[in-house]
Amino acid sequence: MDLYINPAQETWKAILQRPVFDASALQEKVAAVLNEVKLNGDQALKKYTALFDGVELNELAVTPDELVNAVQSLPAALKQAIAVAAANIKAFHENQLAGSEVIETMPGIRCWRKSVGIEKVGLYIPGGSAPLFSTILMLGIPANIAGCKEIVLCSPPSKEGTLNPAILYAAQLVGVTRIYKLGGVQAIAAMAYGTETVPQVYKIFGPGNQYVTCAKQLVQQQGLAIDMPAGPSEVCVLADNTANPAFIAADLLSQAEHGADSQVLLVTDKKELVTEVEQELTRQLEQLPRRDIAAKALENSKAIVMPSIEEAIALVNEYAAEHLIIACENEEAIAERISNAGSVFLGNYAPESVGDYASGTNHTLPTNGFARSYSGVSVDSFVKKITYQKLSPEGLQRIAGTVTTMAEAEGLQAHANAVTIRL
Ligand code: HSO
Ligand code: ZN
Repeated sequence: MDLYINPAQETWKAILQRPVFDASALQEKVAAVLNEVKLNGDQALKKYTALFDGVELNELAVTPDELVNAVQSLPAALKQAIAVAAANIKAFHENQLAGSEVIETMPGIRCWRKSVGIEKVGLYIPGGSAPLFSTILMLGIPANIAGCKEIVLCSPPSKEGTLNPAILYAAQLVGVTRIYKLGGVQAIAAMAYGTETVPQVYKIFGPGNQYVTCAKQLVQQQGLAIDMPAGPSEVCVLADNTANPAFIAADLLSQAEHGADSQVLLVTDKKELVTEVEQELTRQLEQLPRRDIAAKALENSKAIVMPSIEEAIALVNEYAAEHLIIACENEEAIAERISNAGSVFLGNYAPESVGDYASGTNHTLPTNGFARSYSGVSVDSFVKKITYQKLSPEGLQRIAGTVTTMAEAEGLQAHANAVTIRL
């Protein structure tokens, strides 16, 4: 870990900078694949699946048999764990569905707003070294609560042409309506444009590598909605002298094992804590199956010692972490002062991994400083809000003068007429 002691405020920006990734080099390649899928549909999907995933598929859709087998093959203990996580996520997200109250702004003028599920959504679940079936719960459950009718899921097949049974199991459990063996840019293209077998969707969700992220950005430019700009995952731990160095090291490593490009940050007002955490990191790292990945991530991680917790809070707000763990004495008071973060974990007994899997909050969160202006995924991400109004004749009388005066002042006589014609 790089160590910074009492850095001057002018240097914060540079210290807190995420490694920049230039997507422009990829754009041409990605755009070519998108275009080909748009033109040639399934044929292009199969071609790129053979090329990039190394498997020739006759059928892109998962068959009912494969689903049944997945349910049977999954260990009971895992099914049980998924059930507990799903129940918590459901409980937390159900509460986000806002009811629509009718507001009578003036007598006879009633206005209201209703959340309506986005009819068709697409979920992308990466494959690779760790197939994150937990992300299916985090996206599929709110989609279902929101009332999305078509929930399409794409995930890249193995060389044998299969999907991980846990992915299939979770997808069924949360009510995904169609599952396809498709990965990478071709999956994003299929959901963005639709093909003979894959339906077109209106919004695409889910994490992915640089190619997938670039593809999502390009289809967004063409008018499709996406969840948020994605970047490497990050955790920031804010700790004082009441923190436990072993706990902190474990939290940093849990994020570091995601990928060599993961970001981990320790911010503290206690210099000795950094050494203690580093010793723990070395000790715990050795025992990790994914130690090579975690070690790489730690190479570009940072420990920052601040003169006081006050200044540490300011720095943490400047960083705008995806995950912020507050391992401090007054964690609740400090949490109140956090203005930029994706999700906050309070105290010594709220490790990030609990939120990653099972406490109920969503783990699809803004990275790369986007927590300054973006929220994580929630039921809101799967709905659009339609506003409504109904006026009585008296209501229209009452507001007529206001509207006609304003319309005439804008030079829009037809607007005024649409009111006066009814009076
Ligand atoms: N920490 C990841 C989510 C995750 N962790 C999935 C384990 N599985 C991004 O928030
Ligand atoms: Zn995680």
